[in-house]
Amino acid sequence: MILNKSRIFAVLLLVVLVGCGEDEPEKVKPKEVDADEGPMKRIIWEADGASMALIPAGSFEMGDSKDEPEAWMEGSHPVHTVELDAFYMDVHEVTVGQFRKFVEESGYVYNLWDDVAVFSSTGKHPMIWVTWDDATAYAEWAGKRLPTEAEWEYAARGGLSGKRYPWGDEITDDHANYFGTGGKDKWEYCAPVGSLKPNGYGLYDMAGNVFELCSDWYNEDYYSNSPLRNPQGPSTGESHVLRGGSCNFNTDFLRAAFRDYVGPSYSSFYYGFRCVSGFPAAQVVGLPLSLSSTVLTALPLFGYSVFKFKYKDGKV
Ligand SMILES: [Ca+2]
Ligand SMILES: [Ca+2]
Repeated sequence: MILNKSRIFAVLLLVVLVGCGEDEPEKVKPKEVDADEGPMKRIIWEADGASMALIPAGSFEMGDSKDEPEAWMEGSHPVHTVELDAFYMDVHEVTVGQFRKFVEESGYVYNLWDDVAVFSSTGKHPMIWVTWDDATAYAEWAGKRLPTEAEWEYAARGGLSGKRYPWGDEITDDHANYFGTGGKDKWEYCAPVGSLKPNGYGLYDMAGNVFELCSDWYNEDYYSNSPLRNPQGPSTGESHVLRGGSCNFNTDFLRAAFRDYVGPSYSSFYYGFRCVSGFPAAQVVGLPLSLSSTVLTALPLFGYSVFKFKYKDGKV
């Protein structure tokens, strides 16, 4: 194994050296690399510094398997099987600090900072008062995208099956930031991201704090004709999907299956977003930029897991 790692280390060195050049990233030989240890489960995304968790490919039962009685759960039926490719998801809701960096670096026009500060008072709080277009612009700047609704629910369930919330069937003030305060929930409005416990995939605030925008158009009947694999939502619509509940809603709206929606030009204090990236990830922090367009699977140096690169345009 030591010999094997040495060989891979040599390959990695070659890759780094090649990556420093202008035009020779093709010389990278991913096949030389030991991939036995699997992909890295956590990465840091270079553009916005976000920690992202690998959500494994798989299938799940999407929708309200509890048959909750309320009329506003009707859009969560019928329960249907969905298969998804693997993807990376932001561990946290996008923060005020990250969105401010986006605005400063891109020149994107945004002028609701005073409103943001009322409910999200620090750079560590979730970004709010964003339209779907604002959120999408951020995602594009970062080289990521908004999650589909199916990806969001799959990730929120944290590997559990048929549970009401990301950690199980019950919820208390110690689990999430929702309406009012009590237990570990000290916040009337937004909490700094990651203030409470993560779910099984290491994702924070998938229930509560702020609702999160998805890429899909919303249609109450969509589950009746959703495709099996990687559903993208209706081709058009009037509103986009919101998921997860928020600091001003009670626990019924924090259910993993609950679907809410909002018009594309609307913004408010109770919703924000997080981003996803396809797998393998397009970039990893701390390496020469030229490598971000290079396919590379490298060995775990100094005990780190395997990590992978991919052309930004999706070529392998
Ligand atoms: Ca609260
Ligand atoms: Ca949330």
